Amino acid sequence: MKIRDPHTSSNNQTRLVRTCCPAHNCGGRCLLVAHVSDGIITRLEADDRTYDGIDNPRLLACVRGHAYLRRQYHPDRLKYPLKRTGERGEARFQRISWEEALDTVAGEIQRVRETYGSSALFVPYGTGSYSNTNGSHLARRLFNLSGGHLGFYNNYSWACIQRATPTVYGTNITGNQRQDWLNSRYILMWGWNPAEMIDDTNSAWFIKLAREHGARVVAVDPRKTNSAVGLADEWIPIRPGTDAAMMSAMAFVMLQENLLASDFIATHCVGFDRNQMPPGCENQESYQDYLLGTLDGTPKTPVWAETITGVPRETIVHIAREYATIKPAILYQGYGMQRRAYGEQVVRAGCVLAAITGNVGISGGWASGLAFPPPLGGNRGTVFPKGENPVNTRIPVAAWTEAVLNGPNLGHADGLKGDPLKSSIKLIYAIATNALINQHMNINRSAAVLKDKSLVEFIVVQDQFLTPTARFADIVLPACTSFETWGVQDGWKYAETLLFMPKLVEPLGESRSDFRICAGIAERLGIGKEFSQGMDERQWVDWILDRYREDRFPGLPTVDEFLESNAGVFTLPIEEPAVAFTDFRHDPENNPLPTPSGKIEIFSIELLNLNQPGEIPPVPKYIQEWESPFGPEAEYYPLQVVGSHALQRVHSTHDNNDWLVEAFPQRVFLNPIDAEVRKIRDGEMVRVFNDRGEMVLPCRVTLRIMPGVVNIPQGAWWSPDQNGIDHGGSTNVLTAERLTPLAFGNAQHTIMVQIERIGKARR
Ligand SMILES: Nc1nc2c(c(=O)[nH]1)N[C@H]1C(S)=C(S)[C@@H](COP(=O)(O)OP(=O)(O)OC[C@H]3O[C@@H](n4cnc5c(=O)[nH]c(N)nc54)[C@H](O)[C@@H]3O)O[C@H]1N2
Ligand SMILES: Nc1nc2c(c(=O)[nH]1)N[C@H]1C(S)=C(S)[C@@H](COP(=O)(O)OP(=O)(O)OC[C@H]3O[C@@H](n4cnc5c(=O)[nH]c(N)nc54)[C@H](O)[C@@H]3O)O[C@H]1N2
Ligand code: SF4
Ligand SMILES: [Mo]
Repeated sequence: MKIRDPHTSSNNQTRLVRTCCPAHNCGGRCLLVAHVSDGIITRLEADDRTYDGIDNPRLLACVRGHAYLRRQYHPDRLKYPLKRTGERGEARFQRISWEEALDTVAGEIQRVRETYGSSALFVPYGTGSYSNTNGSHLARRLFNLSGGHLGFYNNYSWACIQRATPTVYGTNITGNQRQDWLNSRYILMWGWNPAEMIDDTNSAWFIKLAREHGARVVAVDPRKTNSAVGLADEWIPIRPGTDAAMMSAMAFVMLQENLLASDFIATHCVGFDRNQMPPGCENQESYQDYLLGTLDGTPKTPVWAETITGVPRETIVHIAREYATIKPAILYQGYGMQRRAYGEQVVRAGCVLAAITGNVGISGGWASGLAFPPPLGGNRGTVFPKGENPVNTRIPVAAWTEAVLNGPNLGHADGLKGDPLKSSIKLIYAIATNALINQHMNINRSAAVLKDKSLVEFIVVQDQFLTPTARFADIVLPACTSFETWGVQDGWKYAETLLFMPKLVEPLGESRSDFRICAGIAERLGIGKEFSQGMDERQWVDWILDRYREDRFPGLPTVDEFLESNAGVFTLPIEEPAVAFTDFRHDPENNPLPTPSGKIEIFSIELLNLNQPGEIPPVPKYIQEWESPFGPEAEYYPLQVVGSHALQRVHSTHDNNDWLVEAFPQRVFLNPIDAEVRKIRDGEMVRVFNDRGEMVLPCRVTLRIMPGVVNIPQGAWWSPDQNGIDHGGSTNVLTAERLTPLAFGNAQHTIMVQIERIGKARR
């Protein structure tokens, strides 16, 4: 690759340093060129390398990377440790010294551990940084080494898809490396919006290339997304939460019209029909029984699915025919449609469609499901060692409020794993997270839980800004940004790159790296040496580069070598893209899948044995959501909300970045039909509410969303007034804490609301 003189700019005063856009959970990993002058970053530019081929494409920044400078030097950056002076949530704080802050935190950790036991300590989900030396894994190491803490499993992103994919395939490594998309002839972007919801840097670009190579691309989404507009040949609006019905009807059409890959089904699958049920299950309902309505009396015809999904029957038929006959084909499942009630079903239904059309294990095809890339599964998290947690109890991550309210009574039916809890959560160390308030369900409920000091006795929040979560802290610890320390980060999902982050400038004010803060607490807990191993951030980065080099990146440079070359990134070029399940496809008997039967499980004995056929059927089914346009709730709350992942934010990160807010103001998007009956005009202020909460925000009336559905992009900061009405547009004032039945996942996109005009025109 051609590299412009890396070290200096024209005036020779400014260093130009290649680095990575700070490692938030943004969906990508991109190269930035930082201009550094007099200890200040003066400019950030995108990847300046010359494009060299699809095996090693450039890592071009999105709008958030381009606007990062504003976040870096935002006037609201936290610069000093703070102590609460008002009530929790009021955000009244006073500045204190690091000595006092760290002594207090260490003292509280010790007190709570002695009083309630280690499982009363909790480090919640927090995805603010994956730059190995910054982020919540630092606190996990601190707690693991000092006696343990309550663990969790799952994440807010992928709970259902990660649990349900292996029920079909026995693994989550079900994808192909992305270069292989160019071999596909038909791509269904199902609830997948890579042009806005970055699903690793360059995914949208690979789809664009695939289309240029002749693939037909179809988007199935209630919203006419940028992907539907810019990447697709056809947009199919579908009522949220009903995709499994459309998928079932597609399978019905294929069955009726003899379009199934029958040989592949016979040799590689179990449970499609009565002739291939697993032993002992011969009399159970097969997938074909479900499609034909043999037991429930309802054939899953396109007419049946039309009334549920809102997709015209002819469209269902034509998409079924296309997907079954244009080979090879990809059905890429986005994650938004599984962050819902019964999100497990849509995942299994999509995997089954891939299987019964024979698209598994072939180049240009796609097995669906979580689709981590082979051979190793892509990014497997940070390699900074977290240590072993001596506490063996784990809760579903989104059940933390229940563990605060009712820890000792949680059981396996609530998703608890390991020993029962002796105590509820009494101390929370919230680092690199806004998931105590903003990103967790039902904000008004969480706020009430956190306000009550008899429940959680001590809350420490470690962040760069006074976020809605930080407003509830007893102590706030100011973390520096990834530009202000040494770091290294893995790719987001497809993980062909490793990006090096040299320290560019000193931390702002008195802020410190997460590593240094946690090391300071470790010292006070008497485990300073164990925690740091006598190394600083830069030495840790060298140690981490060694691990990556041994594990996945042979030839990876050292810190000194990265500094010398100013390369910023190390890539494993992909010339022969790997395809999942090729061995199994070729010879299923000798290469069985890690499922109980060794085959693709359209019918799952594991799920049968859970004995909850209504909510966890052994074959994938459409199940009406617990809040839906077909339920009694629709009388009061007739509109479905989706809270999409918006281009301008990383969840709640960047919501205070005025450069981005100006370009992408927070609004509720609704269809003219829904606006008209409510006499709402474009740009007016509206009230959005349900039993759980209420917000006031401007609206955007647009044809780019289907009638009956509104979008409130998730992540805006909760900003309640005295009456508790949110003026920030934070989707989670409307969401419910009920978890999905199998995965115990967050169903944050299953929401019904009403909208009313307030009338004040905004512009
Ligand atoms: N710009 C940006 N990119 C991001 C992130 C971000 O915050 N901002 N976050 C990253 C992270 S951590 C994650 S986990 C991923 C999340 O990625 P996703 O969960 O896939 O993102 P969403 O935008 O929630 O959902 C994708 C699409 O699904 C649609 N959708 C919602 N419900 C349904 C449904 O029931 N059926 C169908 N067919 N479509 C539905 C939405 O309209 C949306 O266009 O994004 C990553 N990328
Ligand atoms: N309604 C609804 N809710 C959702 C979702 C949805 O689709 N709908 N999506 C869910 C998903 S997929 C996810 S992944 C979660 C994300 O939820 P979170 O993990 O809470 O992500 P963020 O909101 O980005 O908050 C990260 C915080 O880390 C801080 N931070 C950034 N860098 C650093 C650092 O280096 N050190 C420290 N200490 N702090 C740092 C940021 O300032 C920010 O406050 O949200 C979930 N919530
Ligand atoms: S995709 Fe992520 S890493 Fe890339 S520029 Fe955007 S925010 Fe930064
Ligand atoms: Mo996520």
